[in-house]
Amino acid sequence: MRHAARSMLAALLLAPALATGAWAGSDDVVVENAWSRASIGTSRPGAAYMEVRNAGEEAVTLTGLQSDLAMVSEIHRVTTDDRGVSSMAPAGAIVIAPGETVAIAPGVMHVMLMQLQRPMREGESFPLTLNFSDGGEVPVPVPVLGIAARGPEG
Ligand SMILES: [Cu+2]
Repeated sequence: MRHAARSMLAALLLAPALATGAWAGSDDVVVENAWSRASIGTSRPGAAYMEVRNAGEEAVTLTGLQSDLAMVSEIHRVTTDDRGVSSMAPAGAIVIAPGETVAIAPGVMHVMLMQLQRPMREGESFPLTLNFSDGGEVPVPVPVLGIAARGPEG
C-alpha cells in the first residue's frame, strides 16, 4: 500500500489543491469536497462532511479520524425509521473498494466533532486526519462554511 508513506509528502506538495476543493492526501486515497459548518460556541458538537475516494487498486479500510479541534471525532451513520425519526450511531470501519467513493454527506453520514476545543468560525479551516487500517494517515484541511451551509458550495 503506497499511501501511508507518501501521504504527508503528498499533502505538502498538493497544498495548492485546496483552492479547487480537491485534496489528494496520498496516491490511493483522495478526499474531495470537505466542508463543515460554523458552530455556535463550543457547547454543541460540530459536523464535517467529505467524499473519500479510493483511487488505488486495493480495498482500503477507513478506521477513524482525529482532529485537534475536538476531543473526540467519530464518523456517524444516520438512519431514519418508519416514522421518519432519524438517529445516529458510530459507522465503524468503512471498507472502500477500488474506484469507490464513500460520501460522508448530510442525511447519510457525518463526522461528529465532540467537545470542541474552540469555536468553528466561518472562513477558517481546521485539520482532520483520516486513519486507515494499514496505518496510513491522510490529512484533510476542512473549510468552515456558514452556519446554514448545506454543501461545499455553501
Ligand atoms: Cu453524530
